[in-house]
Amino acid sequence: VQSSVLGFPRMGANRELKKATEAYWGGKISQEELINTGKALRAAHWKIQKEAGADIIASNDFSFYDQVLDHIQLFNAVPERYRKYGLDAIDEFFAMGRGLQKPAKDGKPAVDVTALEMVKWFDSNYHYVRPTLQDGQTFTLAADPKPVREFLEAKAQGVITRPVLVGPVSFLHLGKPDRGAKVDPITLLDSLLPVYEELLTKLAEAGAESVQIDEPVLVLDLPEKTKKAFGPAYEKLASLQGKIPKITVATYFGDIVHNLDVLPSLSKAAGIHIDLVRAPQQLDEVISKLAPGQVLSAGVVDGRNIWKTNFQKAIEIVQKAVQTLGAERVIVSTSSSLLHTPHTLASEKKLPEEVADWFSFAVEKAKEVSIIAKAVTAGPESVRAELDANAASMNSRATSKRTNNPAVKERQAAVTEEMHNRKSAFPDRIALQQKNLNLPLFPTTTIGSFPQTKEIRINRNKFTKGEITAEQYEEFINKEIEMVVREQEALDLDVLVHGEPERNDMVQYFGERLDGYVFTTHAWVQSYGSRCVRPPIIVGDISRPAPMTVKESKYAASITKKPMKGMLTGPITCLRWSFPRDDVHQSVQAQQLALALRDEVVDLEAAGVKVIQVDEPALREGLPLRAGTEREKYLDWAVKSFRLATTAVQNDTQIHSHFCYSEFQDFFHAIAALDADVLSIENSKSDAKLLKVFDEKAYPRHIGPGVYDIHSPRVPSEQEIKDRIEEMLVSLKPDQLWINPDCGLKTRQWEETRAALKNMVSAAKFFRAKHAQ
Ligand code: THG
Ligand code: ZN
Repeated sequence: VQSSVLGFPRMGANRELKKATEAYWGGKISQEELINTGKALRAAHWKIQKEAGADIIASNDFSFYDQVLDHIQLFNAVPERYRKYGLDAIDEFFAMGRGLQKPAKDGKPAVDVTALEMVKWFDSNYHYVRPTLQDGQTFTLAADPKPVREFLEAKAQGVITRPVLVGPVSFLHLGKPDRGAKVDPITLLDSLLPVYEELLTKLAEAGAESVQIDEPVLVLDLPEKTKKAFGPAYEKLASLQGKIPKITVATYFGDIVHNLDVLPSLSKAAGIHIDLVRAPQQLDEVISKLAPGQVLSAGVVDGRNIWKTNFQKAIEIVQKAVQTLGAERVIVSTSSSLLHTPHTLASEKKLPEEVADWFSFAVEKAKEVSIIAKAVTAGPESVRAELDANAASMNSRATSKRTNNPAVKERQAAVTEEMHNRKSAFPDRIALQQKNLNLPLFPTTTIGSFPQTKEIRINRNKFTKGEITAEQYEEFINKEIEMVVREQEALDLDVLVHGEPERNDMVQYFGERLDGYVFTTHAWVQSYGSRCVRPPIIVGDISRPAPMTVKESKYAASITKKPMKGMLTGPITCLRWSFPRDDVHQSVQAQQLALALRDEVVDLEAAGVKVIQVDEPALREGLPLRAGTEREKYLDWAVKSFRLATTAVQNDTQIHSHFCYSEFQDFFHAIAALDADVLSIENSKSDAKLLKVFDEKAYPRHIGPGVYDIHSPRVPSEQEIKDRIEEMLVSLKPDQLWINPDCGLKTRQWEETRAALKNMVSAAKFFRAKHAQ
């Protein structure tokens, strides 16, 4: 039995890649320095995996931004609006990833181009760059293809790697027609396949014996035409057997049982990889459908979470596969790429010792696959010490006081149905809220955060390092809050916020303040491009030892006569952007978070904060990938947790919620069921279709579709905003419409923020006057 790793995180132990790319963008290091940083990271990561004992190690898992974006360039599928500038390959690459604005210089024309669309990678917190395809799109192989280059680079270091490619069907299925184009991406398969042929031939010539071709779309519900595409795609590649490396088709993040009729098309592939962490139940069925001699790559080490693998359970699964297939036909693997896990546990010096023993990050997981493989191949005695230590660790976690808090369980047992309901229905509530808040028609507000300036980051760092005292830090934060309040008063906004200067991240901040969580110092995970998040870890039953946000919100409310909005992150978003427990169902963890937040909401209300926003941007990404009963079950407990968190308040307290990443069409009923008094939603594409849903379903409550896009530094004109509002009034009633930006303002600069909000308030006042008569 061999062991394999499907991909390794690329940021580096100290986020070297983030630092280098950002330095390159800022003109602080040269292209050569950036490229050398990439090279050094790849070399280090191959070495780590080799020393860990992994038999099969990936190459081409590295990227300077995103692996799907790499393929857009590899296939010369770069839209003309980027290509026309004749940029260096790496600059063209970054231009697609993040847009580029550059004045004319040295005879070169000015560049002004926005980024390609970025979308969530399945149900993870990683974002990929979406292939954008044209009518009559052609594909050719880029010169000096990256997968070949990186294979040879590893070979020169003495590591024979298995290059990883995004498969042709997944590449097309995950793509979309460019603006104005009508092409159905999957129809481009015939023109794309010759490029794979050429690339695979070159890889074989370079010495690659096998390749990993990722077809994760096999875990989704696929349209018939996409399923059918696997036939021609893989039969074509099979006809090249002998001239190209052996192919392992990799799937992850779900089961492929509903798509098993595709397997015969893959019968010439040397191996099939399945995710047995997420979907262990698929093992028997997939085994029974394998072609003679085909290898099963068993993903038993979790690529999406940080828990140590339970060796005993993993070994049982692998042995079961070996019994039917034989040892030569089974590979022990990570469930997915380790991209979604932090680099190494060795960097964490501040974790409680007991807890650190429960975790395994990427470096440690590379060791795990090799130990499991050895246990199966050479027998448990060959790795006795490792197995014993693992069993002890499993036992310690299962019995720890940290994991089990009886008080939390008691409280959960006492949750009743009524605890999920507001005291009265919306019409009664809104009347009382209006009496209290006295807001004008078209009330204006913001989503919560204001620019996170360099000064804020510096002071937070100083405080974390103990260079300033808690009193000094609090004084600094209060000054920031006061400044933000005065700015909003000057802009004449109606419902103010405190600006969140004290928060590092909307989830990490709460994780650091709740019992049952631990947090790390180095455990960064790539979110998109150079941006990373440091998800806190849920290790046990969650409870709130003390108020988390009351001090700042109360202070902010005390220095203004205008209504102040308190800001919280909802239970589902806290859960999804943390590393959750894998020993209790996520609905249980969501309910615990909800109870903690319920107390916070009540405390805010008691402190005089009568408008409270509970954000749930991750509600939609938690939706199971496939349609069906699982989705409704999820939505049921997700909605309940939001309601449990928000419904303990009096009728005259106004509950807001915020959603990014729209597409409400398919889960509108859940949004409506939240029973939030006011919703603010991202609507940056000014999507009339989105708003129509609210009209058609006669959405009864208040709603603020974003009137401008905060993801760009561009300042929208007053007229543009008026036009947007006019469009909204086609679907929404004047007395239910709020005026706000798209999302939080933390990534923006003050200058553009002020200018944009000024135009926004003027536009709101225009409609207020117009509708007053
Ligand atoms: N928090 C968390 N997850 C998220 C978001 C978030 N997932 C979706 C979306 N928002 C992703 N967007 C971002 C935006 C900015 C950053 C990360 C993810 C970011 N990170 C800093 C960086 O990499 O420089 C972190 C630096 C720091 O905290 O010191 O800016 O908002 N959990
Ligand atoms: Zn948002």
